[in-house]
Amino acid sequence: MTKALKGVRILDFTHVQSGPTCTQLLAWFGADVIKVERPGVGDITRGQLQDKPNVDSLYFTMLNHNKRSITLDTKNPKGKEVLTALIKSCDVLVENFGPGVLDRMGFPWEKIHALNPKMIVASIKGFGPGPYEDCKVYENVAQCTGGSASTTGFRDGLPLVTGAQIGDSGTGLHLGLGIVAALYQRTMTGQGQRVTVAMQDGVLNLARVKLRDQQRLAHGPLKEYSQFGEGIPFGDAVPRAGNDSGGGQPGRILKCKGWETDPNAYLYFITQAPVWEKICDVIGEPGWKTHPDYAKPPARLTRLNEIFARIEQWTMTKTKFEAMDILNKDDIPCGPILSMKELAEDQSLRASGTVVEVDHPQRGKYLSVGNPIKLSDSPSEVLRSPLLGEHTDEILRQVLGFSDHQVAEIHDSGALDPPRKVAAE
Ligand code: CAO
Repeated sequence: MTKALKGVRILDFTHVQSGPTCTQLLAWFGADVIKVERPGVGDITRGQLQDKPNVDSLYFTMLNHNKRSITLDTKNPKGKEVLTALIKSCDVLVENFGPGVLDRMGFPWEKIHALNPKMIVASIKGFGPGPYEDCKVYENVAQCTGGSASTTGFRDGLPLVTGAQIGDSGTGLHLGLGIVAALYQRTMTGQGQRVTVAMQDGVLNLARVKLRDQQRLAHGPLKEYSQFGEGIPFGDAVPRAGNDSGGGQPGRILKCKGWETDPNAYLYFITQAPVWEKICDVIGEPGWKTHPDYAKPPARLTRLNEIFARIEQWTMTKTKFEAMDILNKDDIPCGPILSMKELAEDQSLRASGTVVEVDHPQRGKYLSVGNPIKLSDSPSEVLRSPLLGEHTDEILRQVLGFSDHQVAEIHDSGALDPPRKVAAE
């Protein structure tokens, strides 16, 4: 079976997390992704958070599947020649360098566009044009500046960052979509273009329901927030809402059997209006179906703490999985809080290819997250990440068509690291 992006060649200048998540997705869709790394150093994550000495970290391996690696010093004159040849041979250049790095390397957009008018240049930066455009940015900075942290956590506590990497991986996803849109437009115009996503913008996009609430606040209190039922006045900015549901259907995280010892023995429970009567029956409060204080959603809004406390009395008699089974039979929306351990062991995620086991010549077998986007005619196979410079010579010869003599000359120039020997697989 062919792949959706077969024939698309990506010049991958990404590092750390945001950019690599984007190019990994493109590789899973079949693009040939050539990752350019600094000789002897490589992507800094190869050596970060290492669980085994001198072995590429899980941080690196889990973000760089299905890619090829070439080491190249782009500040070396010969290295610049190789980079020029790569620009002419690739369809998309993806980078998430600090602001101005590509220009300082001697490859501003104008030059790249002149070398290869069809090339799409895709960039992630921390901020868009404005006062912070020259700032370097990491995940949590983006969460804080994009509206996520100010709206995450409990009202009387600190702003919180989330475990989901919405600043890095979220922005990578946005960039990937921009790249395929630009590739599609290119089929009609024949021209490349610039695609840029600022991490602040990506996070704000994911937090757009909170900007919705900011504007609703001008017209009265946010009645679905617990603080409304608690009689606590709202300020002039959207408050942190704990585990309140972000939508129009009130929800909370409730304790389940075993919560005293298991930090994840909890269930998210949503009191969706259409199934309210079934909820009343399940928790043993049939009288609430007709009682004027509980029967209709507006009446319930000021009593959410009492209602969820009653539902929790019921959920505490069940494990999160028992509760899920019972509630699902009645179409009551709910979900157990699943730990990473439970997700790693989940057989249905293994069967769907969302959690995959990958073999690596240095570290052996490890688990990773496969492609969460399933295309029926372009299945994704997860292949191990490349060793540093593993494909340097292969790319010089096969992609750029350099002769043995030319390859030797480039090696002599110091622009490359000798490719490491690949351990037997
Ligand atoms: N050969 C020679 N030099 C190379 C090279 C290569 N193959 N690859 C990179 N370099 C050089 C660059 O030219 C740059 O040099 P100058 O500063 O002298 O121009 C240098 O490496 C550093 O690049 P950088 O600024 O991108 O890297 P950093 O470690 O200082 O900063 C980060 C990292 C992530 C903060 C910054 O890249 C950034 O803000 N990126 C944009 C936002 C982003 O994606 N953040 C998310 C990162 S994931 O959490």
